[in-house]
Amino acid sequence: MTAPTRPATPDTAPETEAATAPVAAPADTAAPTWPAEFAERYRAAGWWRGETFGAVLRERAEARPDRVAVVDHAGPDGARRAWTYGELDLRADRLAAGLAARGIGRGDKVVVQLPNVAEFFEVIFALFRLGALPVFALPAHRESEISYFASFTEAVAYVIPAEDAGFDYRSLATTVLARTPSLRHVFVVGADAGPFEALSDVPAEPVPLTGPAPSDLAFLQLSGGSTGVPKLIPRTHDDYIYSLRGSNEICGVDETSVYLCVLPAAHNFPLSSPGSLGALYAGGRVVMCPRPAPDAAFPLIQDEGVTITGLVPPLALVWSDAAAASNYDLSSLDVLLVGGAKFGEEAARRVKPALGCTLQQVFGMAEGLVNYTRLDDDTATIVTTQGRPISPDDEIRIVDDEDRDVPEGTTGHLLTRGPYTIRGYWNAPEHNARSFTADGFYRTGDLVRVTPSGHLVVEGRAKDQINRGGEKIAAEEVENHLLAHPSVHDANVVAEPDPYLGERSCAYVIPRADAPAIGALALKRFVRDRGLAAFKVPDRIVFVEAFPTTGVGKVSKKDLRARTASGD
Ligand code: AMP
Ligand code: DBH
Repeated sequence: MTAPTRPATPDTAPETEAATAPVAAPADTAAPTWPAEFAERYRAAGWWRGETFGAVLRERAEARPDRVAVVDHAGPDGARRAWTYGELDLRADRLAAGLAARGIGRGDKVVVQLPNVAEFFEVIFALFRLGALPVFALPAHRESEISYFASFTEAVAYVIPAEDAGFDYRSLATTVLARTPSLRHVFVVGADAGPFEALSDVPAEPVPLTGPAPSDLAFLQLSGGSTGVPKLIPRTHDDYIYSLRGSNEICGVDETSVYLCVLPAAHNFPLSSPGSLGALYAGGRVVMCPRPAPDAAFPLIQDEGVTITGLVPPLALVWSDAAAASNYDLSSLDVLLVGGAKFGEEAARRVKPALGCTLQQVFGMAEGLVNYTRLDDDTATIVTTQGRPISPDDEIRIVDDEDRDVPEGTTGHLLTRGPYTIRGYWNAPEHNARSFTADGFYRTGDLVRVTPSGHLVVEGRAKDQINRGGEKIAAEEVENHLLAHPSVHDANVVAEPDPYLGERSCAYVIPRADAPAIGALALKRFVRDRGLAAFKVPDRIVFVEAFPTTGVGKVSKKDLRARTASGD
């Protein structure tokens, strides 16, 4: 990476600027929202209560300033840090003031790519208070994804760790900065900021700020997607906070709860189902787990008295196995949420005997709708269904290919609409015309049936996506990267069964006859070197002469999937 570094932050911002509120950016017109009659209904029903994240944190801090809000082990030499609500509140105010002094304000987008450290909350609550929007990236994302998020949202700042899991995010930021004209600041969490500004140098004396309105956007969340580029999901304070309140009630989260954040903190599942933000909303405690392996998580469960956490299915299996051989006391754990991908019945049955806690299956999406099995559901329901919606106002339709309702109990496409499900992706009118019905239902792409008790069972997927143990891969995005290689004539990426991940990705590639041959390993390296998150690099590449086609001559992904299943 040879990109020149331009100074990321004017380091001469005069102190006096801190007192001046930043100039408001134009209001976000790029996000479709709920029609007035729906918004009124959701307010009247008490789902939307006019709260904002900034104000919620202030209320918790005023009520119980000395209660611990966030714990991590990211202090010097891995020292434990415990921030109280009072401290988190003050840190958010001080960081907001420092960011405002650097010209960051309402409507500005900030790409946040942090591992599971306490600063994650300092940053997002500071942005919430400013009315600036975090764009939630995952630690696994690389140049390809981050440059896209930053340029598509015209982000003004990018927040990274110095290093994490052996990867240097400062060099990634150097590349992204060179490619993204809108980006003016890179803030680094950690000891050595390199050419950029340390986040710890930003905070300033708090300044009065006019916070966002509850109906304003709070952040842009990411979709796993099924198209060439990831889509961004606009969530408001009102709608997201409702999903937290509803989740807390269903999962029994209150001020005594201790939530262990195991999956990447910015992902919608650990963020909101009920997740770290649910725990903070309830006045409970969040413990940040730096790695999902049992050797990192089990000591934290024991020492911090963790009561609830959430895992993807492959991890739930690893934890169930590890618990049998472990000497750690996991008895504080009441609830384990498992979701992100289908959790098989046999695996689900193992959870309670192995970990001694109640399993809650969760079938959710960053676009909105979240379903949970209930704590008092019978065992058969808990192990064979993916739960039922949070809200009585979540509308569910199961339809055939022509959008006609299927008979009750039959599998079909899941469409949904409700008080915390978006009405459109951010700045994507063409996608929206396809992904939403004319009357505002989101086409989830999931194939689902509903049991007589109203629980949903996920039977499959119609969208062109691979669900690699909960990590979603849009086939088209990877196909585009494969097609960029001069020796590739055509490429199709499909899911193939994997005993551990559920699915992994397999790329079928037709080589170009007139180009030098390329091997599978070299092609994988090519894709990785294009700056794609490692989990999207095809697990297997098969070279073929032609693709199977459907009756009208389209490539039949169904037949390709069948080929992988037969081991071809
Ligand atoms: P995203 O839209 O990227 O947030 O991903 C959400 C998608 O993950 C859903 O539409 C499902 O395809 C999948 N998913 C999430 N939870 C489950 C689950 N418990 N069982 C099956 N699929 C799931
Ligand atoms: O996979 C998901 O996106 C997901 C899974 C469980 C999610 O967004 C959620 C719960 O909120």
